Amino acid sequence: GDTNLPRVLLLPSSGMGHLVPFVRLASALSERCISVSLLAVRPTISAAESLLLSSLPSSLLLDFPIKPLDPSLFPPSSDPFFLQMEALRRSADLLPSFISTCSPPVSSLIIDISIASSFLPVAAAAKIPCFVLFTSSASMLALCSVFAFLSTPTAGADVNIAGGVLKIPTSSLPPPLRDPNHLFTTQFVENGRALAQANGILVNTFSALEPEVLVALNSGAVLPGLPPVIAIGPLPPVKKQPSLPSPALRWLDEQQEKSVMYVSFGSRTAMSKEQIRALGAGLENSGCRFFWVVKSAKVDREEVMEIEELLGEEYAKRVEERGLVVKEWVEQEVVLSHRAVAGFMSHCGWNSVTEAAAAGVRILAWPRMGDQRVNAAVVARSGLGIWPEKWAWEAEERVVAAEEIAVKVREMMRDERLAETAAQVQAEATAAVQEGGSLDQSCGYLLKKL
Ligand code: BUP
Repeated sequence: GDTNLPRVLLLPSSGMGHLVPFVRLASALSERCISVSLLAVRPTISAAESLLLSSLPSSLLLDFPIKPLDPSLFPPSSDPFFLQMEALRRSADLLPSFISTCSPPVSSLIIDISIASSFLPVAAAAKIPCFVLFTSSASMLALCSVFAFLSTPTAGADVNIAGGVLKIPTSSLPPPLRDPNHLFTTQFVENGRALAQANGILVNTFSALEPEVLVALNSGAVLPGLPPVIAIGPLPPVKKQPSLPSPALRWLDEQQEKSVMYVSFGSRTAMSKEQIRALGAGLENSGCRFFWVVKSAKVDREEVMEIEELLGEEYAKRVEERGLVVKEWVEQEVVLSHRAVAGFMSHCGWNSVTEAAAAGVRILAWPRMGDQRVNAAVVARSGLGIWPEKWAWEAEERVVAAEEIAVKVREMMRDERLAETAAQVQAEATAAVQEGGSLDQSCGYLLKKL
């Protein structure tokens, strides 16, 4: 090939929330004549990641070796996705020899935020430009940039960013941040400190979702000395061969236009059996149509409970006319852009938020852990959805009652003004990914820098 064209290695970390935006970025860059390889760490934690990797052309993938982690160093209850990230973080010293075997030679790297602090110094020593893909919102990026520099970097007080452009109350901070020794906290703080070493930070967002925060990040108001923050969202889904519609999609085909609420809490947020039951009753009592992906285990390979066991033998039959409950993976971007779908009860994982924005589907936010309350605040502020702030975190073990859920579901599904503001967000999302839009401009900028 043309040796003047950049050859970029992309290095995601574990979990679908990280792999999905990397796969989309790989596709967006290849469409713009940037040659990319996606590094894969196998075996993956979830079956969903393994399936996604195997659907990609093998010419796109390179296996990156990692050193096994001694599990006895971590509490037995540790999140397997975080342990995999930590193993990858501790394998950064394998990068230089890996790169030296690559042909054509590597011109630059794009790495996941969760491994930034260990890989940025290695890339710098090897004199290879290195960009970070931040896989959550720009608001979360703002928090990550300042958190490490707070006088007490624990979640003990509200965080006020850029003179009040963004205020994050203690109750919205990721709960592990209360514990300075938590693996999440040490990674978060180290990655935040390391950001200044990146050549640029890519974020899967667009101006209409978080206008003030994006401006503040790039003006130095969040933190002086941050590298350029480049909005590349909403990254479009990778085009797939049309396949036969699954039974779930066939059910959707039978529903009226904009009548259904899709319910999903992402790939790694499990709910207690009690909360699943209350949610089931809430959906049933709401009188609204719904399509619900139930999840009772963090890692999909460990999902053993049957729907009947979770919701009772009669549930599926009782709601048959109005609701469909499934356990298996669905193609969420296809569901969200289905003509029958109007609303989304979502945990506000950032990919889900950007997919809803692109589809003009309004959100009823129910954040459960991690960055999700910060993202839910973006949803509410942008007009894409509503967020009942009192609804419980996963760690609170408080069960939100069926009646409360039913009321909010009805409110969201009947809210015509919300439908309009969500449609406006969609129009801006569409403009961002059109020819000459912000995604194109950001890729043009990257083509020069990579
Ligand atoms: Br579940 C599920 N189908 O059935 P988020 C998820 N997805 O396509 P998370 C499906 O996985 P983090 C399903 O469209 C999105 O692209 C979904 O990412 C897709 O949340 C992705 O929304 C999930 O960011 O990741 O999984 O909680 O913890 O990193 O936020």
